[in-house]
Amino acid sequence: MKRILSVAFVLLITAVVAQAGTIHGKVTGAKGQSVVYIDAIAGKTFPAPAQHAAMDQKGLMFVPHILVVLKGTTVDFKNEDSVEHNVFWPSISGNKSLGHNMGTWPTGQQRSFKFDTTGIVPLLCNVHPDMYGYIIVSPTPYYATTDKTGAFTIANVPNGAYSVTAWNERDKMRTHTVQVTVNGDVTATIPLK
Ligand SMILES: [Cu+2]
Repeated sequence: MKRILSVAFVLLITAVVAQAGTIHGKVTGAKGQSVVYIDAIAGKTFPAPAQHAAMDQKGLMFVPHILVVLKGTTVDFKNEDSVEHNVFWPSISGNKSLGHNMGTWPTGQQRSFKFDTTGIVPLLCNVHPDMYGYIIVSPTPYYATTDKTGAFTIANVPNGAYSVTAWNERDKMRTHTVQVTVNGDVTATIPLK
């Protein structure tokens, strides 16, 4: 009996350690799609993904308009239009020393950039002043984009206490952070003003 109990106890501990949850949340006070991500977690690093992400320039627009990637991801910028496009960003999260101009290239060609700095990257094209888009470089792989109502889901988050940040393009460089304790499935509301 004692042995059965101790085995049961070990199984219980294993289940608790391995437990993860889903954050079901809502970003309020913002219109349209927002981005939500768990901030850097002390003592945890995440390897840069081998797979590249894609940001196209098509129909005189950045497609997708908003792209979220994990820190360390290489993004391929492809020109799908018959005209030349440029890609540059004046800053990352407002830090102008992180601004970069990738140059200008013609249809069918692509250039790549590895985003090693987390933050908000506002994309512009100096050939077409109306073109703009965003890359959000997340410090963790726990991120999501909301639907139009602000609802989001971040699954498979290990139990723990986290800072969760939301961003909406209407606020440009501004973000809002709340504390969320994941213990199985939880709900969270992030108010953007
Ligand atoms: Cu352009």
